[in-house]
Amino acid sequence: MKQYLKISPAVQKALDEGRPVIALESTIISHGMPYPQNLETARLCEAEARKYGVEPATVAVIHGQLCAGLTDEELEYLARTGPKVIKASRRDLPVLVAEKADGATTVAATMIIAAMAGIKVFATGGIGGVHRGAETTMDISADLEELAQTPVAVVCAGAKSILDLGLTLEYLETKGVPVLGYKTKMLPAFYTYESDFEVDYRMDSPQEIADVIRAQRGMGYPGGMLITNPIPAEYAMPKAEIDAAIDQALGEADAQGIKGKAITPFLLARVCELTGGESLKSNIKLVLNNVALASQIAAGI
Ligand code: PSU
Ligand code: MN
Repeated sequence: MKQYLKISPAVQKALDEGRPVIALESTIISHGMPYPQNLETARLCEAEARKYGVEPATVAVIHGQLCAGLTDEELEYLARTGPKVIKASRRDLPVLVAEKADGATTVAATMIIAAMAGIKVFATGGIGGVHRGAETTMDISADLEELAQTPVAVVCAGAKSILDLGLTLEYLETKGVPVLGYKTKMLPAFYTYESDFEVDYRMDSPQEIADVIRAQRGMGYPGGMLITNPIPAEYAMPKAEIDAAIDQALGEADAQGIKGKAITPFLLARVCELTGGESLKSNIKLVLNNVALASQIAAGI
């Protein structure tokens, strides 16, 4: 497997020296945000990690190589090309490798490549989950299966209410994935820091989380972990406003017959338009907040 892996010199050096490294995903760049905010955010995320003395490894597939650590040109290429880049989850990686193609990695594919590179912590915005109506569509993100089997701790801002939060938590419980809340017992709902659901455990410091990761790894558990970090209150959106935008976007997706891997990018873009760009501002702030927490956790492992 490792022959397909390309670790950047900066990431390799940090790994060799035992310095902390965190992974960052690239579907958020190509499909999760519009240009140029996507490029600005990708760069800000890398800079944020470095503030903590942590080396960022943005992950993507470039010419069939599974890359951990990108050049600024590669970041810019993914950001400018946007949704024309293939959104790559677990099932896409063999095809992209064989065809020497490019792909922007989802949470699932980023976890796979991070694990191959020996990176234990990964920061993103939101994970995929069980979609609303999954009882008929069976739309359950491969991210959840990856959390069940790949040993990487993912820091996110909870799950967006484009998903069924309750079913997403049930699925994670069935799969044995620990779900931790940073300074909260309430599952954060991405744009808002509150929801009607609870996480398994409240953690009050990055070190406490790092200790749980170390214990999980020490026990030889195969799976990962989900760390939910609430959006700072000053950047959160009013619940009624975001719920209305999400409901409208879901209705439009249904009417237009959008499904499969296209649904999450469609909903994110529509919610951004419907909120006049407010959701994008919140999204950027929460991602940076997650990078800061992931960096402190990585430094404590
Ligand atoms: N949620 C977001 N922004 C994103 C995604 C999810 O708020 O960019 C992306 C992530 O890359 C995630 C993927 O892994 O969507 C999930 O897609 P799907 O539901 O098709 O598995
Ligand atoms: Mn899906």
